[in-house]
Amino acid sequence: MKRKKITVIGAGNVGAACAHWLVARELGDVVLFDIVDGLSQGKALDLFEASPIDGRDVSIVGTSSYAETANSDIVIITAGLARKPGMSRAALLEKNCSIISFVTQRVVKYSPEAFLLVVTNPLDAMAYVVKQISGFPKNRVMGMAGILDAARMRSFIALELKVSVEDVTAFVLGGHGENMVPLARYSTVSGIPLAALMSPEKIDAIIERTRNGGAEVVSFLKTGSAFYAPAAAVGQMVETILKDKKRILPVAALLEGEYGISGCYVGVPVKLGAQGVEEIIELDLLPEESAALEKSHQSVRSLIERLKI
Ligand code: TXD
Repeated sequence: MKRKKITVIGAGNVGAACAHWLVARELGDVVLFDIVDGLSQGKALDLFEASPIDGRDVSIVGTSSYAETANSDIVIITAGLARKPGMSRAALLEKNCSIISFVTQRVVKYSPEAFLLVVTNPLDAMAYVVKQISGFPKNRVMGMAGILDAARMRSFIALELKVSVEDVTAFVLGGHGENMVPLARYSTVSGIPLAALMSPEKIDAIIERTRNGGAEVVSFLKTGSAFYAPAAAVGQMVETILKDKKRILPVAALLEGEYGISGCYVGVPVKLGAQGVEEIIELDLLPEESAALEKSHQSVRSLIERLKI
């Protein structure tokens, strides 16, 4: 069987951690691309040299040439600037838009059939840019954020209750920003609703910490933002698509009427499989949850409008 080809654009913190995750699970041959001369080549070589120890038979190459990314099955886009302390994701908008626009044009020229998985911030607006520039169908262009945000929420719930992270589910809707919508009502521990296990005050504190999860890591690191958990979240999406697992995961997807939203990327529950975004699941939301989603949607939309794309 021919191995799948996965390209990671951007060999920085998230890109390199993604490559590591993908190679460690032998999901396919990995091409790591960066414009900084030597960066992707050095990291790819280092990763390849770990493979005899791990016993992983996949190739990993670093490059600054788009030709080497040709015919990828999946392209993960992490290129661009990351946040520094005190910065919002929105502050990255214009600069990252120009990087992402350029990258997308080059990527689609060489991999016209690929799934495009966007990671660069501000996430939902950048996914919209990639969709517009690529002209790809909406099932093949998606953004990663909800799995990460939900994983943060799951971690905090597990910490608080002193239970296994494995048993905790959580759902976060909306844009990947300060107005994201962690849905406590859809969070459970082995099927037991969160509200049966924790006081409303504790739940509120966890929701707040989830919203600030990215900033909390940035405030420690000072020179960049999170990358281990983001890479694991990207890896889970890649694995779900390549293995046609049809998992229901929070993914930034183009909405066309679902949740009363049209022409905007927002995080929603998605059935992810071999066709990419195969279905958008519409949950019944309470009025306050709908209002929170609408607020989050409006903040994404205002970023997109700023871009005039
Ligand atoms: O949940 C999420 N979606 C996110 C998003 C979670 C974590 C990080 N998130 C965002 O991903 C973050 O705000 C940034 O916008 C991206 C990448 O974050 P990372 O931490 O990996 O940033 P780095 O370490 O600065 O790496 C970025 C790399 C760096 O090596 C640059 O040389 C490269 O991008 N870069 C480019 N590569 C290819 N082509 C072009 N034009 C280019 N410009 C910069």
